[in-house]
Amino acid sequence: MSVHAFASFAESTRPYPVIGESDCAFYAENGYLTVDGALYADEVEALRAETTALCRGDRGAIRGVTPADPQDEDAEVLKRYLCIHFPHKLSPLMLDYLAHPVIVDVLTKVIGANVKAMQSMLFIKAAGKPGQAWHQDEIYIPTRDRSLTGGWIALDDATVENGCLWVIPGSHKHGILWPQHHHDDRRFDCSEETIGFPYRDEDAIPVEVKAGAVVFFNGYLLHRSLPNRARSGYRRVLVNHYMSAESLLPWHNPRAGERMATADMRDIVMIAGSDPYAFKGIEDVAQPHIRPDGQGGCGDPRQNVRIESRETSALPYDDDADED
Ligand SMILES: O=C(O)CCC(=O)C(=O)O
Repeated sequence: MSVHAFASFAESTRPYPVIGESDCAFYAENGYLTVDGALYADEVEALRAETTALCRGDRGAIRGVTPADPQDEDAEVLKRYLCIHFPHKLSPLMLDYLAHPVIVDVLTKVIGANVKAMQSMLFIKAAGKPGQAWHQDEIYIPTRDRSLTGGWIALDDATVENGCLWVIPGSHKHGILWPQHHHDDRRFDCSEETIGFPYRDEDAIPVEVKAGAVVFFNGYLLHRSLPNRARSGYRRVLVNHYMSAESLLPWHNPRAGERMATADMRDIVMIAGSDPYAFKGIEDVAQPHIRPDGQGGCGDPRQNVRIESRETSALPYDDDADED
């Protein structure tokens, strides 16, 4: 399979920032990298408008989203949802932004020539919404070569007040996936919290960025975000996840009769280079859904994975494990 035709950027002659060796060295050492001004203002604006359209239900069905009435104000609709998983499945624009030129530049330098995407998440995080407790993304999306990388596109200025990302620089270097537990901390949504790692909260730094920046982070990096404590507004972010195309992706339970060793989730989008497993074809497995925000409390672990019943029998994979 060749790289998807990303229409938004095919004809573009706009100059975009390009990273250099010192940026790659910073990423290797710290496990994250910020590229300021990666998106133009009109690109940010287009993604914001698309966020509203998705939340209104205008791009198609999203599990957990009730289509908005025409008279509902956009601002009210945006407050309803913390995060939508897999928006690229419904939004051609967000599909294209998997391969924004800055993202392709950085990932081909820090991952390798052949890069695939497997997940997108659209955080709206209106004032009052919770953050995500300490975690490492590879505990949810395992690669076989530790190549998982997040590309976190800021659609609003992200500040300490409105719940920016916090990272523990260098924490990826252990190469260890630390244990997790259920928590009942109302600052965070219902995803599990990573514990037992050799750092204190004081070792973390906030990654405050302007809208249009992209923050890249390693799948073993310890990171979290705190609640949006601003009086109003949102902290919108489109975060996509990527890995080397050479690695299998044993993300979901193997199919009946399949060995764990060969499990390979093929619901992917090639964003650079070529796919050595193209002969396997592509699947459409993951379905867009909202992420539980824990506003009813997280004491019941079932809230971590389901907000409403749905039919799973038609799905070859169990998609309980995609809440990173
Ligand atoms: O943006 C956030 O609040 C958290 C994002 C995150 O934890 C992730 O993308 O893994």
